[in-house]
Amino acid sequence: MHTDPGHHFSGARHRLRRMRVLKLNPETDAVLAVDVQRGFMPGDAPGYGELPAPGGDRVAAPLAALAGHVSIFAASGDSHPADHSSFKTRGGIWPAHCVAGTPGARLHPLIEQALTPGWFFAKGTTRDADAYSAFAVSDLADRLRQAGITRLLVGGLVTNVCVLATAMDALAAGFEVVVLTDACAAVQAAGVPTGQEALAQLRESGATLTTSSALTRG
Ligand code: VGL
Ligand code: ZN
Repeated sequence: MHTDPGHHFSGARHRLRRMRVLKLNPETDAVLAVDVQRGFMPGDAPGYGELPAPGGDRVAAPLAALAGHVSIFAASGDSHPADHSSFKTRGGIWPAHCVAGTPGARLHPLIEQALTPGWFFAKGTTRDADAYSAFAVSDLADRLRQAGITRLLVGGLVTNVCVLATAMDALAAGFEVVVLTDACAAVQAAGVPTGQEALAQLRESGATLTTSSALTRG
């Protein structure tokens, strides 16, 4: 008979980790708001609706509510050239979105307010290169380390593309990663995992999944 005690044990560990109440540490925790940009919001306000994530407009408030609990509130944003290689017009899989200097590239107003000056990271700026991860194209990891940050509270848009890539890179760079499930929203697209698959991958890779309200409660 085949038994797999190692697998059983790691399952129990996962459950324990999920139940542990996380205590925020403003010295060593930073918020990373991934691509909470108007182009990813549903609706028809200026810039909205370019590549809409259902529920995308609900992620900004829970992220912004964490700003008072950490010393660094960092944000990334797509800042694509108008002919970026990820756009359908160039054979990519996405409608045009978040073109540099247009309303769609602006952050959600609540994230603009919460942002620590100097902690905005533009990505996807190169015409022929995809840049889903906020860590791929910047000195983000070094900047965070130099600021004494060891744990990242990650949310934003979209769960199954840039949040996934960013959080996986954060884990690979040695940060503890907490994914805020109430502060993420996914899109459906061929060739990318679903939002649930992305969250499962992140949990299996060592991220902790929780909600922003669980972190600030009590
Ligand atoms: C994203 C698709 C294309 C994201 C960016 O921010 O998740 N998704 N570009
Ligand atoms: Zn993009």
